[in-house]
Amino acid sequence: MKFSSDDTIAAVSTAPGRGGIALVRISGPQAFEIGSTLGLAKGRPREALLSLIHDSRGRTLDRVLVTHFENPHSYTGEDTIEISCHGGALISALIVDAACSLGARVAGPGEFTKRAYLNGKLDLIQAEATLDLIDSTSIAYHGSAMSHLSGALSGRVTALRQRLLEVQAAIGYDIDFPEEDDGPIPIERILSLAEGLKEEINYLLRHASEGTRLRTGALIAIFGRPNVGKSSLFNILQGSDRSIVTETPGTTRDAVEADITIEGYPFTLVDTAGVRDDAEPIEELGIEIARGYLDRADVVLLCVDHEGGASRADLDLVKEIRQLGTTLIVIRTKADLTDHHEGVVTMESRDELMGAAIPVSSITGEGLPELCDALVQEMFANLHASGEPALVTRKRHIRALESAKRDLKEFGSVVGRGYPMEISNTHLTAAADALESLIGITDVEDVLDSIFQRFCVGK
Ligand SMILES: Nc1nc2c(ncn2[C@@H]2O[C@H](COP(=O)(O)OP(=O)(O)OP(=O)(O)O)[C@@H](O)[C@H]2O)c(=O)[nH]1
Ligand SMILES: [Mg+2]
Repeated sequence: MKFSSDDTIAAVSTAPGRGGIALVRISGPQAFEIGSTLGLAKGRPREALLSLIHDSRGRTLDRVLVTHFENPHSYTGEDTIEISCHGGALISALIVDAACSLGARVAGPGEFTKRAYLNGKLDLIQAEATLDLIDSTSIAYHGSAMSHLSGALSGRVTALRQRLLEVQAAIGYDIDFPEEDDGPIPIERILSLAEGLKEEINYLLRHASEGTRLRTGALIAIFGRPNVGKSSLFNILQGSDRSIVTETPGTTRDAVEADITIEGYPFTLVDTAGVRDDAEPIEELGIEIARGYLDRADVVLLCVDHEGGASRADLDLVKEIRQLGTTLIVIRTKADLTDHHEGVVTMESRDELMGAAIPVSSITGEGLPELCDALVQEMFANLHASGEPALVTRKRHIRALESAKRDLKEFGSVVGRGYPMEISNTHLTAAADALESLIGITDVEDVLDSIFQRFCVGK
């Protein structure tokens, strides 16, 4: 596929703000001509040269390093110039203005990558992986983005699609040449090939929920009665005193969020207001916000302190959390103040609750490694155990694979009911379409827009 655009785009590719270097990219049919009018030196393709750059009125803007990439050997597949100029907001903006005064236009978000995709330089999964690399804040997310960029998922999906086309070819052979000597390919064989494809899709989907969590971060809500040490735990987990800690119950009124990584996995941690019945009106509002997190959270850390042990209210909370189906980890806070059994009320279910609790001290750090391990186990156990990068990380991936799986299943059941192959085959075509939409062989304009709009300008 070769996409040819008749306009030339320019943008600053580095983040705005003060910095040593900024990168400006100009891509499109006029890129080299614009570069030459700006006075940029041009050597061999991909050779970085030191050069002065002028605006269209001949005013010198900067001393830069310039590299020319001749199509199709560039990121976008078009003629492209990369200009490394001095950082800060002004110089790079002046260079883009100068390019635009000579016929370029400012690129929209993700437009360079969209052109790369349209020119067949990347497939859709790899284009998304570029965005993921930029967004990655944890080692696990980065690992998965790199494996996507190098084609790990694309390769598997392409192979799946190829196998599916082979099944269709086998069916087509029977439809077109029913009287051939070899006779029709047995139905059982075709069904078993389709079953194999379904299994491969199941394999790809097996860690999908953990994979998508890599992009969003698992939401941990710290929950419990006032003064049990929630904010102290929040602060020690996220590494600074962001949340106010005092001896007065009811200190935290609002929810405080922080993005953290634990053992290379991404989490969003939220500290909430302590829950109690006799709260004053402002505190009551905070408790409402806290409750709002109960069903949004991926995991609730229910903090119970050493003094009261688990109260009736805590047990009610446990029931509520379990009914919501949210993962629950019970923490026995202030572990430095007591041994493991002191203060535990001797009601059976309370014993059970406290027995399962992880003792943690925010003063000594005791129990934190165990807590971190438990969080990784609860949220990323399969990925962690497999030691491999996540394959499926987006809802778009899941939707396409589920849709292909549904059609393969439907194919099996329709064949089983003795429908003619011409009819059953429509399900295989639909499954192939779903796989093609995943890698972007069929270019659906609204899918493309929704993907590339999320990029930054200059990428
Ligand atoms: N010894 C000891 N004291 C702690 C520990 N964690 C918290 N505290 C103390 O307990 C008191 C309450 O701590 P916070 O972290 O503010 O408790 P909270 O659950 O956020 O309280 P609210 O915001 O009022 O719901 C403070 O005086 C803390 O210093 C701990 O692990 N060990
Ligand atoms: Mg607090």
